[in-house]
Amino acid sequence: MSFINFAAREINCKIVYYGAGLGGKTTNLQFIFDKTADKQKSKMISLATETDRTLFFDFLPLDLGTVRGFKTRFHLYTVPGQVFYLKEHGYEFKKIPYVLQLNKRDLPNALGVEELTKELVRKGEPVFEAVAFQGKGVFETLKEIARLVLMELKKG
Ligand SMILES: Nc1nc2c(ncn2[C@@H]2O[C@H](COP(=O)(O)OP(=O)(O)OP(=O)(O)O)[C@@H](O)[C@H]2O)c(=O)[nH]1
Ligand SMILES: [Mg+2]
Repeated sequence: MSFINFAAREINCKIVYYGAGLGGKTTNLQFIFDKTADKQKSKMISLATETDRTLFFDFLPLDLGTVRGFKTRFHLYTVPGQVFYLKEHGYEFKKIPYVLQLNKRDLPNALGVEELTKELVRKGEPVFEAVAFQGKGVFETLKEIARLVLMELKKG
């Protein structure tokens, strides 16, 4: 989802990591935060329980520089795995840019990619395999969703 502020010549895009509890959403953001240059990022805000489950959200703003004269900023959020009602917030997967990340590919008992893809893909969206705590697949996932969001912006 994007907001364009013409007066301030700013574009703000919101990217939400959404999925099963303990799936690695916060780990994705943490890795992005750790690997991003200081001048591109502000503080990462995490509201977590004592056991590190995300309580409300994580939030990481990233500056991407300028796109056609507009300062472009991505706001990365995770929501807790228990929030399964994005539709009630007015978003439909069919209508928004969306990519699928299959995380924890290092686990010996992980379900096969083919099986997961068959079960989870909704509209032919790009699928990325990841091992988030090693950073594998993390930037690949982010780059693709950022690309799709910017393409959507161009269309609008
Ligand atoms: N083996 C393995 N563990 C991972 C991987 N990515 C994350 N983890 C671990 O899984 C646990 C849960 O990760 P989080 O990033 O907190 O998961 P989350 O999706 O934010 O969970 P909630 O906030 O509760 O919804 C942590 O102990 C991570 O270190 C991975 O690729 N492989
Ligand atoms: Mg979390």
